[in-house]
Amino acid sequence: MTDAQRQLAEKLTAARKVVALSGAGLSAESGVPTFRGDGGLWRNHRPADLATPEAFATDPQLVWEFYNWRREKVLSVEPNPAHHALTELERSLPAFCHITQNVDALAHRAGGENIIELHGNLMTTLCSACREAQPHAPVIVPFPTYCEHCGALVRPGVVWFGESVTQFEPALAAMNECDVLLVIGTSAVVQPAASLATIARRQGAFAAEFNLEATPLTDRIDLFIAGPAGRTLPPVVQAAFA
Ligand code: BJW
Ligand code: ZN
Repeated sequence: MTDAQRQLAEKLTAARKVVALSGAGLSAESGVPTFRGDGGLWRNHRPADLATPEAFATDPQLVWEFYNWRREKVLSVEPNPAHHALTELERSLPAFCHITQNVDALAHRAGGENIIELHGNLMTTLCSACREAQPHAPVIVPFPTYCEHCGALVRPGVVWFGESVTQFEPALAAMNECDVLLVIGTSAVVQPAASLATIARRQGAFAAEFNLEATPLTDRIDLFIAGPAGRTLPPVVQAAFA
């Protein structure tokens, strides 16, 4: 354990309300590709061609296939020690909220409960016109199907560029109330998720960041813990609640 890990463990032991804000780096050790950086999805695919409402309107089949590939990937992997450490943290604290940008539901599969999926969920679908959720639609089908209500094309239930994130108000409330914020595996370049961390810090929360490298947030947080979260987070949680 480093001094930074020990210091954070003490803060967690004393905390009442803790928030974790996560990104693709949390699932990287499970084998889910990140978006930016080496091997990132946006290295080989242009976001504008795949992750915008305009892309879906232009070529729904291409977008659907990209998401089917992502769904198959996620179904073939397991939560990693960082996901499990967050579940243990949730069970050890009076109040805990995990705000994730990830659409892979691995935190749920690790047993996490109070989770806000800011960018939606890969395994859900909604109507591209009336936005009704499609509870009966099978997700991994080769072609996008048609809405049960209005007949328009069904799309993946994720948040694309230019769209509003889901559950922003409860995420904001959690940031305004927490004593400790953990920022895990996000490049902190996509808004409004990135600005949520600043809100917690401004109201006096102690903020720690887990990442392989510095991000635009690093200068504005209290502790930076370098390394893969699956290795650096579990010992902190264990030390806090052993
Ligand atoms: C590890 C690790 C390990 C690796 N351990 N760490 C200009 C300025 C400001 C804002 C805008 C702008 N132009 C447009 C905007 C708004 C736009 C935006 O922010 N764009 C920026 C890119 C510039 N935002 C939006 O459009 C959002 N909506 C919105 O703002 O609504 C209001 C509005 C309406 C109309 C017009 C404008 C505004 C919606 C954003 C939706 C993002 N969607 C995606 C795709 C989701 C579906 C899908 O999965 O396909 O969400 S994009 C992608 O990025 C995905 C992610 O959730 C998101 C964030 O990425 P994340 O999680 O941070 O991953 P990476 O890969 O970037 O980083 C991984 C990190 O992990 C790295 O730091 C690694 O070092 C680290 N790491 N292994 C620890 N083992
Ligand atoms: Zn519809």
